[in-house]
Amino acid sequence: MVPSAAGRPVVMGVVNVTPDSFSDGGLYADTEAAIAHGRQLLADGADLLDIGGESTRPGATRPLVSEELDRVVPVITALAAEGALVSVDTMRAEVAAAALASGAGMVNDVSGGLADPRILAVVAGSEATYVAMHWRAHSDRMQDLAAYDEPGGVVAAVRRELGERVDAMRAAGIPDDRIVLDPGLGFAKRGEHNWELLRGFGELTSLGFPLLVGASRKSFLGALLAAPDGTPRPVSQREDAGHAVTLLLAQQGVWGVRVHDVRGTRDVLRVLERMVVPHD
Ligand code: PMM
Repeated sequence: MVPSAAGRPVVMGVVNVTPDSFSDGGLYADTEAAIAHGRQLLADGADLLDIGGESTRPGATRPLVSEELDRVVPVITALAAEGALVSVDTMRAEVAAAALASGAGMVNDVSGGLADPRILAVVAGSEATYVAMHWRAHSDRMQDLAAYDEPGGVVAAVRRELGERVDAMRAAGIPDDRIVLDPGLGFAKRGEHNWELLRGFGELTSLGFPLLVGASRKSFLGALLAAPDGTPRPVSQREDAGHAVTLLLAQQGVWGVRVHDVRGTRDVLRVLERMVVPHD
């Protein structure tokens, strides 16, 4: 069963155990720093932790499987042993299997099973929830594929391509009640595509699956908030815009948000709960 939080979206806190992520590159690259960061996010109110060992920033080169395993397995093992609900952010079947064996309860695959189709069987053979994100290619060439010329544009294309991934998940034996879908903001998307997807969020909910969205710190927010000379707002100063996205999606029934600033996210959701659900 997909986990849930009563009356509000699930807050997934990001733990990137990578030297090169765009959002927090290098800060938590060593095991102890990543574990400490995970603990802090839990204290801040994260419902689950998304632990990843591969940067997906545009142009990134892939780590070896062994490097990815070395990065994520000790962190997952430690945090799951402390009772945290852990998701592994990976596209690789071997890493998903090792993460599940180490206590993860969720696989967040930004490729939705396209990068390594064997991952679907790994998930099917477990009890894990599977997050399938919309994706077209690895980071070194994804922006070349950011073209959505069909009628209905990016919203129709993402809807159709996610539907195809659901067919593949079902064929592999993953039951519907363990599937979460994600439109993949910033992945084979240009700035305006991300805004179209957010505006068209209602059409994505009609897919009938819980939806996760990761807008936190992404470059389309940096562009929105750019200085008059066009310099993008630095990554560390995009949180408020991300919170605005969270609030607006929460009002449209988003299942979960994948964020870096867990405390701020919980704060804005608390305001929403208080205003929308009146207390005595
Ligand atoms: N974005 C990133 C990494 N993993 N997973 C999901 N499901 N959705 C996303 O939007 C997503 C993701 C890249 O962002 P990061 O560098 O901040 O982790």
